[in-house]
Amino acid sequence: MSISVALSIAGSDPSGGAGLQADLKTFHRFGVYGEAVVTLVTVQNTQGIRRVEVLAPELVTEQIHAVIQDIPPKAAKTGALGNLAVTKAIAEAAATFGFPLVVDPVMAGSGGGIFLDEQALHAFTAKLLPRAFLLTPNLDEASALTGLAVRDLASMIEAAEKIRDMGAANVLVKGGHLEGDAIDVLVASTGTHVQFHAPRIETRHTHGTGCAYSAAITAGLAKGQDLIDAIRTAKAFITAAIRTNPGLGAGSGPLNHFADL
Ligand code: PXL
Repeated sequence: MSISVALSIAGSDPSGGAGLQADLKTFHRFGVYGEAVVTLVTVQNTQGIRRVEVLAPELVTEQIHAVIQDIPPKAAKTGALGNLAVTKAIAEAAATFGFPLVVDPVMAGSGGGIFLDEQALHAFTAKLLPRAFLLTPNLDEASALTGLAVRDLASMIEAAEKIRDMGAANVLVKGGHLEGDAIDVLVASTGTHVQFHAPRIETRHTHGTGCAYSAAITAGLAKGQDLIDAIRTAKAFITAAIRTNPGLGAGSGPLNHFADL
């Protein structure tokens, strides 16, 4: 039996809705074998983040090298990185990757908690962003990366183009926090612009949406889908996963990772 392999380099969410737990569940749903390198451990539930402990950078580097030399993935993604040292360590490892890397520039947890401080953001922009086959910022992250006020379609496109000039091959700015439909904009390496539309779903249960979305795109790439098809499939999955969320937890609960593809 031949199986596609994808790697997540991300933080742990013990409540299972975000971080590497969400990534592995999403890879699995797409029929992709998942590997997971831990960058940081959070103490959290659906009501909020109580503590974040970042691992030693060598521990992250050693995990990456151990798994990629033995079970090489066809695609990888990064999530929460934690601090400057880990960001640099991952950027150095990424320089050796012979497979596409999806970089989700996670800066803060949905329930609070800082995953990338000022210093780390600088190294992220200079060293990891240029290694990204795809960067997937939300509106706040696109603003932080570009210094632009990203709040409508026009500024999303402007930010995506600017982030591409900063070195990411393809940029998907996610408009999930806009009013009205959830519209995402891809500015591709070819210069093409593509919009992805989905209806807004009113629910508080959106914990880990960005994680599952970038993991679903990574799974598609691992299976050999082209980028636009991988995003289209991932967007449909994430929309169904929000719509059919299981309503778990007293706070912002997880999606339905079993949702239809
Ligand atoms: O959704 C961003 C995210 C990423 N990684 C971890 C998280 C969260 C949000 O809570 O906990 C570990």
